[in-house]
Amino acid sequence: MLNVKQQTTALADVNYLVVGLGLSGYSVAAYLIEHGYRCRVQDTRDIPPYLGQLKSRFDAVDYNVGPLTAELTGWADVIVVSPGLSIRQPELVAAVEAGKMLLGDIELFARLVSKPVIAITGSNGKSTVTTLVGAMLARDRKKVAVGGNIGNAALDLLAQDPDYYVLELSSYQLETTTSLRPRIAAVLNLSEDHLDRYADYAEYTRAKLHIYDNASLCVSNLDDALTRHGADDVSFSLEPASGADFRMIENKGYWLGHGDEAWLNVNQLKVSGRHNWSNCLAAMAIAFSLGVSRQAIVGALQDFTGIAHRSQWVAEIDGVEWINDSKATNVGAARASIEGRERPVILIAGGQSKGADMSIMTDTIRARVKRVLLLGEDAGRLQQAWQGASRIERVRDMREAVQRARETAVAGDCVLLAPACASFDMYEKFEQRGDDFMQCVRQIEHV
Ligand code: UMA
Ligand code: ADP
Repeated sequence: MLNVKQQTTALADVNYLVVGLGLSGYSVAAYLIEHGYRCRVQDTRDIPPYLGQLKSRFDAVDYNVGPLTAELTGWADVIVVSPGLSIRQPELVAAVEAGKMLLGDIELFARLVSKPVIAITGSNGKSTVTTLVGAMLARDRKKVAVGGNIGNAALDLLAQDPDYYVLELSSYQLETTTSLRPRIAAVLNLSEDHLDRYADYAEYTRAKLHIYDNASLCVSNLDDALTRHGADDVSFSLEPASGADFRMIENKGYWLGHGDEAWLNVNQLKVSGRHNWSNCLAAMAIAFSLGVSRQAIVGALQDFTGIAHRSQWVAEIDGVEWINDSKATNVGAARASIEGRERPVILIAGGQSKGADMSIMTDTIRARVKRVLLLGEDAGRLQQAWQGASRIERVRDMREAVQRARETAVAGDCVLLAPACASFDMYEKFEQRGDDFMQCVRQIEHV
């Protein structure tokens, strides 16, 4: 395998400071230490999530728990910052001004990788499309490694030496990456998210669109003008009359199509909602552009059952359907999630709203939601934005939310956890929030 020393001599004999010891920081530190680089690690948390693993794997590792000090940044030549940390924090700004190089794990990956990379971003649907593209390539007998923001650190994939890498990339990862040359880059859609980290929406979208720099082929969404790169884009759209390369076709029902060819009736999909049709079309556009056969593409679409915590079916209790969409962590996702349900909705929402304009989904709440149960740090903000659009109640925690939903739902309703917010005020991650919801539902199921 190539390593940084062989490929970029400029980065060989230098001091690396790894800032953050979550999944990304751990993968970076492990790579650097294993390949003989000088490396120190720092994390502000009392017990960084991967400290135990790092210490047991490399007993001599130099780790620092506490603030990012001038001593550490002064020692470093290259600072590898984790995506969960803002590069605008004063210590990092000062380090860059002092001439230090700042990059992220995806930039290191980009300098090392020697096989084609498919890079996928957007505000919503990234994990779904990334998984689908991986499945389509695998069905076409290609060796594929899938990772990035979806939850497998990109550097850890290098050891697999696949034919293709399929990476889900966040705006945070893209803003510290300059060397990536994707075979295909896709921006699925853009809507407000992470406005607690960006000065404004324009800065957030710029970070995302940066994925197109140096891409051989761009895939964009004709329904979302902001995602467009240029006239040569391969496009997808939900609109039959759009003229997009991959689009819906209406002919005794709805079909996923390529040009005028109807490839698959949506009745044959195991995932539901128009947002998932859009995701399927995006994955078709990417896989087809890589030369994957129609048979493999359609087969993968038919087999796809969705990913946990994304509109995941939990139970049907006394005629009430319970759905876990804990991954609906922003307004665009929660809106699509509600609109994708066929039944009247009792919505459980709240958490950290990340500075988003919650009123973007007020009309959807008014039209589709019978009752809203709000929890978490920003419950007050959400209540203010949605006041008058539905009956709103505040609850202390997930257990009370599920209890109130149980008391008020009637047969034919759907209770939907689609928080429109991040989970970090109450949980370690969105998966834990979804698990808590499902456990509370199982408890009432057995009463
Ligand atoms: N943190 C500290 N102090 C530190 C370092 C981190 O308090 O010194 C906090 C961060 O502010 C953040 C949390 O710890 O709240 C996690 O940050 P991290 O950078 O350590 O995260 P990793 O464990 O490395 O996971 C990251 C992605 N997380 C983020 O960008 C917040 C994971 O995406 C991704 O799967 C992983 O890298 C591998 O690529 C998760 C995510 O929430 C799913 N992503 C955001 C999203 O999808 O909205 C962007
Ligand atoms: P991401 O990785 O971008 O967070 P996921 O594929 O994990 O996206 O889906 C997360 C949630 O976002 C879903 O459960 C659904 O609520 C919503 N969602 C998925 N695809 C779309 C889309 N194309 N447009 C709007 N919302 C979507």
